[in-house]
Amino acid sequence: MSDETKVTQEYGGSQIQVLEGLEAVRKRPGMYIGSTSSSGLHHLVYEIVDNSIDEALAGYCKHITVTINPGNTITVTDDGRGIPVDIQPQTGKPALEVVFTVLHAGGKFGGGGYKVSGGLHGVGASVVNALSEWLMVRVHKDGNIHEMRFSRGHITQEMKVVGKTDKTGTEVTFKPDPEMFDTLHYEYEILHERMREEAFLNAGLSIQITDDRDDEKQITETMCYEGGIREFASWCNQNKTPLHEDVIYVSGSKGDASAEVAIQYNDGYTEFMQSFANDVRTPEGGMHETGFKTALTRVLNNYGLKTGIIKGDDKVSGEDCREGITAIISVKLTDAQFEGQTKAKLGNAYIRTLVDQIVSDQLSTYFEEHPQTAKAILDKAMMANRAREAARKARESIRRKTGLESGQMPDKLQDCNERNPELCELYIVEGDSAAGSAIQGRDSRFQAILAMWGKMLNVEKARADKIYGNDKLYPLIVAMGAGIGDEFNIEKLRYHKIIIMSDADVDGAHIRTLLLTFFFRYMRPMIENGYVYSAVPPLYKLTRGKTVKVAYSDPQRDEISAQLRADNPNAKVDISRFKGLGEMDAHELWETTMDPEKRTLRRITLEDARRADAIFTVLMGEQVEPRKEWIEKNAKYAVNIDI
Ligand code: TSJ
Repeated sequence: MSDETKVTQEYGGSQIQVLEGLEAVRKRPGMYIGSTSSSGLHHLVYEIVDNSIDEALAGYCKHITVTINPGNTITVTDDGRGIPVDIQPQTGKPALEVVFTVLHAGGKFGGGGYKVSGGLHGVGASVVNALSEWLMVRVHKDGNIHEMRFSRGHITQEMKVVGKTDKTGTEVTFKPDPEMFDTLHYEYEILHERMREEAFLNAGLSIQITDDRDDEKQITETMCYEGGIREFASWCNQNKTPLHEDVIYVSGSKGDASAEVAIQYNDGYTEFMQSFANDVRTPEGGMHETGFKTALTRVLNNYGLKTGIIKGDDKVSGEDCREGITAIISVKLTDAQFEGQTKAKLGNAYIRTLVDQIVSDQLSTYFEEHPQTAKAILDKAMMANRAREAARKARESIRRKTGLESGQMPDKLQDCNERNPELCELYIVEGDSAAGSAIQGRDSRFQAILAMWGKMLNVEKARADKIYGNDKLYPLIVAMGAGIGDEFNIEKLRYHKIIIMSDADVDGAHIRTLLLTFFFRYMRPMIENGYVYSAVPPLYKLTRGKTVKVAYSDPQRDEISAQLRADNPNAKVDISRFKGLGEMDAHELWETTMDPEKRTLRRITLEDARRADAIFTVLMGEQVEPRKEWIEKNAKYAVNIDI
């Protein structure tokens, strides 16, 4: 309280606004970086790197480095022009200071559209500064090294020259504030994956990432792709068999906006489309995806009719045209509108027109010039069309055989009494004994249990008609009641919470991967709507006399244990590890994992499911070598395949 009064007295008007701005970030960090969990922590790095990428897009920067230092601090450097250090006439302060202390409206989470430098990204340096225990910036420019330091957004060292240099560029090091984040631990793989994406999306830009922490494996990797998103598409297909060697690439621009698309089909049945706007993933699609899909369908049908491959009314649908496709769509625009609940959907309508035009013109030309590729793709789309028809027939025949059209539910389902899907929960439980406890322990008014066991069908090689006929998946499909694939109808879904309950071990991770892959491929809207969860069972049981507590993590175990000891220093505290769900009795399972008042559920994001799908492809796909590699690389960490 007294701190605030002091501030108002000591600083001039503009400085008060500055501090209020950064204070707002500290009050509601989630508004600016999405969350204060691990995802928000990693977001800080992206906010800083985005500035270097803007410098690269402006044509002045070729090389970016990202380093995780000991103590989980982060250093980002680039070889651009260096942030301007001259005094701004409006503020009377160095531009560098303004970059780090003035909250620029807009960005991905704040709404609005203010842009500072003509760059395409959120200018988040001040947000990162506000959320850092300390931050240091060094600018190499005009022969001097300029340095400035901050703590929680406040200046601790004014800008000063600390040495001479013959280079130009910017270097920022920061330590995320423990008061602001739930975790301070950086995951190398998460940063690596994102930086690789940035390298693919910005052809020719070199990004080096290094893990310099003592307690992690020291590693450094440099990523630079001259082929840009062409290489991205073939990289996505690395463990698959491509239908054509060349990656198809189209691009164009209009005014400030540009768009590019890379396409390579494989012999599988999954649609794998990744779209980006200003290098930000748009998992929910938007105008760029719509433009692409419409144009692709039109071009393929026109080509088919013109060449006589498609006869009469036998048109292929959009879904048919995308079976086995790997497509990367990347657009850049200065006024990106991110829409939808998670701001993951691009709303600018003119982008649809731009992408549609580029794809229509250039893909038609490509097909004229590469008739073999065109025919292979069209044949595949026509096969997809026939398979869809076969799937419909298979489903009907199975319905007749099993009499399930009458709304009869499978034996493996213990349904709940409630009929309103919004209130209903379906627990998918692996194994007999866990399912037994779940059935006994549940609240049968609104909790249904579906028992699953044994190996599921290898979804990787199966098409919709086989999926319907599979005895492991069929009960699941019927229990959910909403169909699969292009016939999936979320309105008919019988439960709005689908909870995967599996053990916290390798087998549990395996079954989770299988289910998520299946949902991702055949019931994706269910994930997009946030209906899929993973139950979080406890890891430890702590007993002191008659007091029993459970812990869901090692730190929590230690905390509870210390508490129990402190309450009664003389009594012995017994700690045992839960080996699996099957080991808990019905009451324990209810108390720890199923009671809505006490349980923890983790919502599965589209990103989680996409990752499961990628792991699954490697584990179950036809290519043996990547599978061996993956297992060798992950054998030690197998327990961490937690998705
Ligand atoms: F986020 C940040 F500000 F902390 C940051 C910015 C962090 C890092 C690692 C790099 C950068 C950054 C900013 N790299 N390059 C630039 N470039 C400029 O700010 C810049 C330089 C020159 C001119 C000019 O018009 O001369 C304009 C700008 C915006």
